[in-house]
Amino acid sequence: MADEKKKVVAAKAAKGPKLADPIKASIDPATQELIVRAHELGVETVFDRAENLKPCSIGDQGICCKNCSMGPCRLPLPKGGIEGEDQRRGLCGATANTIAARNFIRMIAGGAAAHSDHGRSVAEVFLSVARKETEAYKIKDPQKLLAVAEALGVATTVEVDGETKARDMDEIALETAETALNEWGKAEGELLYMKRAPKPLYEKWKKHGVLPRNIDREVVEIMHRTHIGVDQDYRNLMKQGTRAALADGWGGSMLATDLQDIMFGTPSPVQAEANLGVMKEDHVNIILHGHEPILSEMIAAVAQSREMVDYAKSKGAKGIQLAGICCTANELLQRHGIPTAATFLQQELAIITGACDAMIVDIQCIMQNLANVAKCFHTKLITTHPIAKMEQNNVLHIEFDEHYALEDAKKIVKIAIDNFENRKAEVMIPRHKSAQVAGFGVESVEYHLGGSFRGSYYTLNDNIINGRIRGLAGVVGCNNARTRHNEGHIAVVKELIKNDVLVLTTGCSAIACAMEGLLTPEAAAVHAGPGLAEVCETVGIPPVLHLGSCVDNSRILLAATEVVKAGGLGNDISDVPVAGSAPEWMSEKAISIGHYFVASGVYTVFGVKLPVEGAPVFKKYIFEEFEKMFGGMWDLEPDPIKHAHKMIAHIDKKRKALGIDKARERVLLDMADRRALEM
Ligand code: BF8
Repeated sequence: MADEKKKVVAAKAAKGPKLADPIKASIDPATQELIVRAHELGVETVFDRAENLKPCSIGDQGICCKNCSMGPCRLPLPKGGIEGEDQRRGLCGATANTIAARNFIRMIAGGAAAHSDHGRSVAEVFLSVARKETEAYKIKDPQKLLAVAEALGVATTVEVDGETKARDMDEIALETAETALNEWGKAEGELLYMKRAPKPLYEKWKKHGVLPRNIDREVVEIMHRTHIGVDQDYRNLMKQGTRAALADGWGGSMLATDLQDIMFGTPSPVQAEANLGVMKEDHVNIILHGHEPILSEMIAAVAQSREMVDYAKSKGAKGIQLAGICCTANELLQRHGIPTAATFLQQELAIITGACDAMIVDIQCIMQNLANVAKCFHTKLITTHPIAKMEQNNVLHIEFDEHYALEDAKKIVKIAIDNFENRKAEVMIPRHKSAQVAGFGVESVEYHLGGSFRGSYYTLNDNIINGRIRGLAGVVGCNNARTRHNEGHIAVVKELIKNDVLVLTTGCSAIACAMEGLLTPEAAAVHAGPGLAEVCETVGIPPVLHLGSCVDNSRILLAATEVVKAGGLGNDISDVPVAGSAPEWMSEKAISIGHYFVASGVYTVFGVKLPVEGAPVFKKYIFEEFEKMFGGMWDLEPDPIKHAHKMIAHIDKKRKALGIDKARERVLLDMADRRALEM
C-alpha cells in the first residue's frame, strides 16, 4: 500500500505542477486570456500556485500558535466537536480562544500598521509642504484644509481688535500638519478624530474603554499583549484589537485620506476605463502599483509633461499610457481619471501582456513573484520605497525622496521610455475594458444629492425612508486566489443593487465592479431594483459608488455619520440600515477594516473564510456578543447570494426598528391642504 502511494506521488511529480483552469480561476475574460497566454509562454502565476500549494487547515481555523519557540502549538478541533469543557491547550496552557484571539488581533495590528504608516508618510510630506521645504507638492484644496483644521481643533480665525478675521492659511497649514503628525505618538489624551463620530457611538467607545490613545501605541500594545504569557482572555485581547482597529479607521486611514485630499485634491466624479485592455501596444506603458499617491502623483505629473511625451515619441512610441493596479489605481483614477489596469490578482498578468515597459511599485499588495515574471519579459520592475525592496537581482531600486520628487519621477519615467525599444515577446493585450465613473466622496455624494446650493444627505435619507433605497452597503476589499477571481464581488453587488441597496465600494472590489460595468449610471437601468434605479436616473449616479482606495474606507465611516446627522434614521451608525462586506478578502488590512466597521456599529460579512472556526467560543463572541457593545458584529458567508441576503436581512431588521419597513411616500401638500392647515 505504501508502495502504491509512493507511485502515485512519483507519477504526479513527473507530470510537474498543476496549471490553473482559466475559466475556474476568474470570471473576467481578460484574466482568462492572459492565464492561457502565461501557460503558452511557460510563465507561472498566482493562479497556478494556488493549485499546487494548499493552505494549512489548522492555521486556517486560527488555532496555530507560533508566538514562542516551544511551538508551533496546533489545537485541532476534536472530531465530532467539543463536548463539555474544551480540553485543548498549548504548551503554556493557552486555550484555543486565547490563540485565535491573539492571531486575530495580530492581523488587526498588521492591517492598522500598514494603513497608518501610509498615513504617517502623507502627514510627513504635508508637514514638508507646510514648512515650504518642497516645491513639488502643494495645497490643492484649501477648503478641505479648513475643514480638517477644524476637526483637529486648529483655529481657522483670529480675533484682531475685537473683530474675527480669517487666519493666515500658511499658519493653519503648519499647525494642522503638526497636530496631525502628533496623532501617531502623542503622550496623552485620545485621538482627536474620535469625536467626529455620532455622539452615542463615541459614548459607547468611552464606556467600553476602547478610545485609542495614539495610533502607534495601539499597534505596539497588541504585540506586547500577544507575547507569550501576557493577555490570556479573548475578551480583553479583543478590547485592544478594537482600540487598534479604531485607531486605523478613525485615525491613520482617515488622516491619510484627508491629507491626500488637501494636497492632491478632493475627488469628484470622473470618467475613465478599467481592465488590462487600457494598455496600448503603440505607447510606452507605465504601470503604477501599490498604495501611496505621494509617488504616483509625481509620476503622473511628469509622464504627462510635453518633455516626456516628446521623448517617448523620439523613441518610436505614440505617447505614454499610464495605468494603475491596486489602490494606487484608485488614487490616480479618482483624482485624474487615469485608467485602472488591474486588481490585486491580475498584477502578474499586466507584465505577461509583453507591453509593460515599467512597473513602478511602492508598498503593500505587491507580489514578490512580479520579479520572476519580469525576468521573462523586458519589463523594468522598479521598487521605490525604503521599506519595500525585493531580493531578486533583476529589480531596480530607485528610492523616492519627496524633497527631490520631480527629479526622481523624471528618472523613473525616462527608464520606462528607454525600455520601449526592448520589447521581446509578442505583445498580447486583451481587448477587454469597461467604462466607469469613479471619484465619489463624502463631499461629492452630498453635492450630487443636494446640489451646490442645498448640498445635504437629506435627499439620500429621504429616499431610504420612503423605501426607494432599501439601505446602504459598503462592499470592499481584496481578491483571494482561493476563490474565483471577482465572482464574489460581482455576485454580491449585483444581488444588493437588484434589491434596491445602494452600494459604496473601495479597493479591489471597486476595480472588480468597474470591470463589470457596474460603475456607470446606465448600469442602474440594467441591474438595479426599480426604486434604486429611479433614484440613480433622477440624480445621474451609478448604483455602485466608487469611494476610492482602502484607506478611503474612512470616507464610508464619515458618509454613514453624515446620514445620521441628516436625521430620520436614528441617532447612531448602528441604527442606519447599512451593512458591510468583503467578499474576497485576503489581507490583514481587510481584517482591520472589518473590525473598525464592526466597532463603529456595522454588521459586517466576510466571504471565503475567517480564522475563527477552531475556537467556537471566541467566534461566538465576535459574531454575536459584539453587537451588544457597539451594535455591529462579524459574520462569515462564502456563498455570495446568501452573503448578500444576510446583509439585506440586517438592513430590513434596521428598517423595522426605525418603523420604516413599509414603503411610504412623502405627502406633498397642495394649496387646499395648506389652507386647511392654516385654519
Ligand atoms: O489596500 S483591496 S488587495 S490593493 S488590501 Fe490590497 Fe486588498 Fe486590493 Fe489596496 Ni486593500
